[in-house]
Amino acid sequence: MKLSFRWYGEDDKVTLKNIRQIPGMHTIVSAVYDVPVGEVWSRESIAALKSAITQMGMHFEVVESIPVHEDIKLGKERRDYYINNYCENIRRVAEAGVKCICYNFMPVFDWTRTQLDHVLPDGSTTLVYYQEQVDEVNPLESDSDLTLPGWDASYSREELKDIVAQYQNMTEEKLWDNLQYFLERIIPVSVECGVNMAIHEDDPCWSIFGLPRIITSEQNLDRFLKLVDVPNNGITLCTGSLGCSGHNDVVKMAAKYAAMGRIHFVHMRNVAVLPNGFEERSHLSSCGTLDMYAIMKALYDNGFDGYIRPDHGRMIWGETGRPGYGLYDRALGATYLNGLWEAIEKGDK
Ligand code: DNO
Repeated sequence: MKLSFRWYGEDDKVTLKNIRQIPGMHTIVSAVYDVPVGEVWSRESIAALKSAITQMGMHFEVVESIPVHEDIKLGKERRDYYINNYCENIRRVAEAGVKCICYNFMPVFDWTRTQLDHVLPDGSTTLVYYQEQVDEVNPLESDSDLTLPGWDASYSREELKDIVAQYQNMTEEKLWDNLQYFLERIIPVSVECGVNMAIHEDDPCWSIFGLPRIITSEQNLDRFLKLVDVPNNGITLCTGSLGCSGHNDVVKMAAKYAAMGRIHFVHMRNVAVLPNGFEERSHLSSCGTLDMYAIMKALYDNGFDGYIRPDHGRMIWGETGRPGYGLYDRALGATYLNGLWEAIEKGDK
């Protein structure tokens, strides 16, 4: 496995100097943030990103994310324009040496939580999702002053209302069709460029606000992989996104998709599954519901050799910053993952 770490660029409070000191760090996971969703990334911005990373002795091999414009998910007329741009972005990051691109196909909202600073008994803070709080929010009511953390700040409330409304009559089947249309056009480009596409599961892995969500379960991942059945069309196995539903057997999925060679990127995160939602916890297995050892072992045993990054961390030791993406707890997570991997590898010899 290649250990990696997400970095939000020069504005990130966590610096590349910090990250390079985490033992075993190989790859920086990042993106170009200076253009609106759907537009082409400049070669200069890609090159600047790469040079900042390589100067610090690390690699720039994973992009997270090239976001998918809503017109593509909605199947609107302008989708071909945005798909062409998407293909151009694949080509450009591939030219810079990127090997893996993470993206998602969630309508409107990326990951959703109800609170970003829930205090755990040990005094650390974490991200949580409580269903009853989500049920109080109606994004179609623009006069409601309820918003959820993590919502895309680039939309005004009116725009958000409008975009959610456009999905009101969209079925899951239609979203599948639109995903297939997209994949049929981008995957051949990724094959040509030698890049692996790695779709991220929906987080949480169920429908919110009546919006269709399809990358949610083993059955649906099976269907996804068959849409364009080539190795480059793969997944980001996000343990927290899948594991927040008791219906998903993450260990089984890790083993199965690794054996198929379709896991290109792994987000390792532990969650405590609760009757009304979930709380993100530290990476250690005993701190949450997921068996992190068993997941790593399933990956190892099935020949996984892609990128892994510690996913969200809590805020500990008084750190403040981007929720889920501080330095300290993610660094602890990275070290834990290193330890698991070394023990599994040596135990196998
Ligand atoms: C959350 C992340 C997601 C992920 C996207 C991939 O912290 O895991 O935002 O980057 O869903 O497109």
